[in-house]
Amino acid sequence: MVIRMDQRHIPAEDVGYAPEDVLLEQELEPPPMFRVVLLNDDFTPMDFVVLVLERVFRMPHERAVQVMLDVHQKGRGICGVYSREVAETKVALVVEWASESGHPLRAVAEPVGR
Ligand code: TYC
Repeated sequence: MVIRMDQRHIPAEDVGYAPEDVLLEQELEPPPMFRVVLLNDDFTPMDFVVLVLERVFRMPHERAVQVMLDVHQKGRGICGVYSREVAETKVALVVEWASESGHPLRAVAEPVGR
Protein backbone atom coordinates (compact mmCIF):
# COMPACT_ATOMS: atom_id res chain seq x y z
CA MET A 1 0.00 0.00 0.00
CA VAL A 2 1.20 3.52 -0.81
CA ILE A 3 0.05 6.44 1.30
CA ARG A 4 0.19 9.89 -0.29
CA MET A 5 1.34 12.64 2.05
CA ASP A 6 2.24 16.25 1.48
CA GLN A 7 4.73 16.43 4.33
CA ARG A 8 6.85 13.76 6.04
CA HIS A 9 6.86 15.50 9.43
CA ILE A 10 3.58 13.87 10.41
CA PRO A 11 5.04 10.67 11.92
CA ALA A 12 3.79 7.72 9.90
CA GLU A 13 3.84 5.48 13.00
CA ASP A 14 1.25 7.68 14.71
CA VAL A 15 -1.34 7.07 12.02
CA GLY A 16 -0.72 3.35 11.78
CA TYR A 17 1.31 3.20 8.53
CA ALA A 18 4.81 1.76 8.20
CA PRO A 19 7.21 4.62 7.29
CA GLU A 20 8.44 2.69 4.24
CA ASP A 21 4.86 2.76 2.87
CA VAL A 22 4.71 6.54 2.93
CA LEU A 23 5.54 8.34 -0.33
CA LEU A 24 5.58 12.10 -0.60
CA GLU A 25 3.34 13.65 -3.24
CA GLN A 26 6.44 14.89 -5.13
CA GLU A 27 7.94 11.36 -5.27
CA LEU A 28 4.98 10.09 -7.30
CA GLU A 29 4.33 10.46 -11.02
CA PRO A 30 2.14 13.48 -11.69
CA PRO A 31 -1.41 12.41 -12.61
CA PRO A 32 -1.99 11.72 -16.32
CA MET A 33 -3.54 14.64 -18.20
CA PHE A 34 -6.08 14.53 -21.04
CA ARG A 35 -6.69 16.99 -23.83
CA VAL A 36 -10.28 17.62 -24.87
CA VAL A 37 -10.48 17.78 -28.67
CA LEU A 38 -13.47 19.23 -30.50
CA LEU A 39 -14.31 17.65 -33.88
CA ASN A 40 -15.75 19.37 -36.92
CA ASP A 41 -18.99 18.31 -38.61
CA ASP A 42 -21.07 19.83 -41.40
CA PHE A 43 -24.24 20.52 -39.38
CA THR A 44 -23.63 22.06 -35.95
CA PRO A 45 -24.22 25.83 -36.16
CA MET A 46 -21.14 27.97 -35.59
CA ASP A 47 -22.94 30.01 -32.90
CA PHE A 48 -23.68 26.85 -30.92
CA VAL A 49 -20.01 25.78 -31.00
CA VAL A 50 -18.96 29.24 -29.80
CA LEU A 51 -21.47 29.00 -26.92
CA VAL A 52 -20.10 25.57 -25.95
CA LEU A 53 -16.53 26.91 -25.90
CA GLU A 54 -17.59 29.88 -23.77
CA ARG A 55 -19.72 27.93 -21.28
CA VAL A 56 -18.02 24.52 -20.99
CA PHE A 57 -14.41 25.61 -21.58
CA ARG A 58 -14.70 29.12 -20.07
CA MET A 59 -13.20 30.83 -23.11
CA PRO A 60 -13.66 34.56 -23.69
CA HIS A 61 -15.82 35.24 -26.76
CA GLU A 62 -12.96 36.23 -29.10
CA ARG A 63 -10.98 33.10 -28.30
CA ALA A 64 -14.08 30.89 -28.64
CA VAL A 65 -14.70 32.28 -32.14
CA GLN A 66 -11.05 31.69 -33.08
CA VAL A 67 -11.03 28.07 -31.82
CA MET A 68 -14.39 27.36 -33.53
CA LEU A 69 -13.07 28.67 -36.87
CA ASP A 70 -9.88 26.66 -36.40
CA VAL A 71 -11.89 23.46 -35.87
CA HIS A 72 -14.14 24.36 -38.82
CA GLN A 73 -11.09 24.75 -41.11
CA LYS A 74 -8.73 22.06 -39.81
CA GLY A 75 -11.19 19.37 -38.68
CA ARG A 76 -10.27 19.35 -34.99
CA GLY A 77 -8.98 21.62 -32.25
CA ILE A 78 -7.86 21.51 -28.62
CA CYS A 79 -10.25 23.03 -26.07
CA GLY A 80 -8.03 22.48 -23.02
CA VAL A 81 -5.96 20.01 -20.96
CA TYR A 82 -7.41 18.57 -17.75
CA SER A 83 -7.28 15.65 -15.32
CA ARG A 84 -9.08 12.53 -16.58
CA GLU A 85 -12.23 13.22 -14.54
CA VAL A 86 -12.57 16.85 -15.61
CA ALA A 87 -11.82 16.02 -19.28
CA GLU A 88 -14.41 13.21 -19.34
CA THR A 89 -17.00 15.41 -17.65
CA LYS A 90 -16.51 18.19 -20.21
CA VAL A 91 -16.78 15.70 -23.12
CA ALA A 92 -20.03 14.35 -21.63
CA LEU A 93 -21.40 17.89 -21.16
CA VAL A 94 -20.62 18.83 -24.79
CA VAL A 95 -22.13 15.66 -26.25
CA GLU A 96 -25.27 15.81 -24.03
CA TRP A 97 -25.92 19.50 -24.63
CA ALA A 98 -25.40 19.07 -28.39
CA SER A 99 -27.65 16.03 -28.70
CA GLU A 100 -30.41 17.68 -26.58
CA SER A 101 -30.18 20.59 -29.02
CA GLY A 102 -30.30 18.30 -32.07
CA HIS A 103 -26.67 18.82 -33.16
CA PRO A 104 -24.14 16.09 -33.97
CA LEU A 105 -21.20 17.95 -32.35
CA ARG A 106 -18.57 15.56 -30.94
CA ALA A 107 -15.65 15.95 -28.55
CA VAL A 108 -13.12 13.36 -27.36
CA ALA A 109 -10.57 13.16 -24.54
CA GLU A 110 -7.05 11.93 -25.44
CA PRO A 111 -4.15 11.22 -23.11
CA VAL A 112 -1.34 13.76 -23.36
CA GLY A 113 1.91 11.92 -24.16
CA ARG A 114 4.95 12.77 -21.99
N1 TYC B 1 -18.60 23.16 -39.70
C1 TYC B 1 -19.73 23.72 -38.97
C2 TYC B 1 -20.54 24.62 -39.90
O1 TYC B 1 -20.09 24.93 -40.99
C3 TYC B 1 -19.25 24.56 -37.77
C4 TYC B 1 -18.54 23.75 -36.76
C5 TYC B 1 -17.36 24.24 -36.18
C6 TYC B 1 -19.03 22.51 -36.34
C7 TYC B 1 -16.69 23.52 -35.21
C8 TYC B 1 -18.35 21.77 -35.37
O2 TYC B 1 -16.52 21.56 -33.82
C9 TYC B 1 -17.19 22.28 -34.80
N2 TYC B 1 -21.74 25.01 -39.48
